[in-house]
Amino acid sequence: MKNSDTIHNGWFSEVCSMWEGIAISLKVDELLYSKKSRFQQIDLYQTRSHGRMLVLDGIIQLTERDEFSYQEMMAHLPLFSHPHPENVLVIGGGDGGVLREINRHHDVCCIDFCEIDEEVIKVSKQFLPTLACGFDDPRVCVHIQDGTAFVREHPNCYDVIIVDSSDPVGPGEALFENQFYQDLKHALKPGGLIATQGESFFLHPDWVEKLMGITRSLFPIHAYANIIVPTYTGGHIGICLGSLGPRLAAPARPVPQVLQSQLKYYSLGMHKAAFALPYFVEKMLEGKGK
Ligand code: SPM
Repeated sequence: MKNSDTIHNGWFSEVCSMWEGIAISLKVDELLYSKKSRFQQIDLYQTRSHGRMLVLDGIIQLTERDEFSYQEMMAHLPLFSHPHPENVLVIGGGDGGVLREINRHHDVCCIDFCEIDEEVIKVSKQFLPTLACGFDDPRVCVHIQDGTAFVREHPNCYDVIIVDSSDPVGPGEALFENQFYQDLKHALKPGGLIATQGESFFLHPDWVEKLMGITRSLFPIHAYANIIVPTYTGGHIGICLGSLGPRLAAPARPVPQVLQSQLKYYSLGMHKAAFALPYFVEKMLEGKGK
């Protein structure tokens, strides 16, 4: 998708075949970076109202104004569900936002960070310093590699695995397949858990059903959590969670006040509330989650 396809009269519109007929638009003041990497088109805009915005293959990944809700929930919901997470793997999320949140956990001693596209990390370090601020933490080991291969090569290694993928079009496609979820399960230590980008039940119920069906078939404990993200088309996104032991519905341990005071979205209340789903979604996922 070319930029010229998505910019009209200074407005960027996200146009995607996965959610045909609906688009979110943001007024943009400047295109700060635009380049095709080996894997995808990377664009970085200065928007009028939402700070800087990272766009991959025409799809909004984050804006500075509301990125915190996604990054905090993707990190803290799985990490606080685990009683003692020491070894963590992140796949994707080259902007560094989820990593920034994981780094706030002092119990975590080792974070493998696997991103297929090094350019996303470089661009984020240059243009999104408040997100890409955690790569130099001594606990972090960055692997520029295909996440599917990395997971296969690391059985029985992690307490928590977080998959911060783009949508299942482009380089993220294989991260939405059954085989990948099986490999994620094998990469967990006993009692471990996974959290993967779970799409929107309004825009793609078929994907949510598929992902929760896979998660349910592999994990004795499974659930779908909802996050409000105003600048994702549809206004929200979900997390698919699969656990080999820990409950997911509430934190396994208290959220330290020092950490809580650094956050804007995640809290004990938001952890629990994220699993309250509209009735039609409960019905849709009956036998497939929760
Ligand atoms: N760390 C931020 C990376 C964001 N990864 C998820 C991006 C998903 C974008 N599409 C959302 C579509 C919602 N309908």
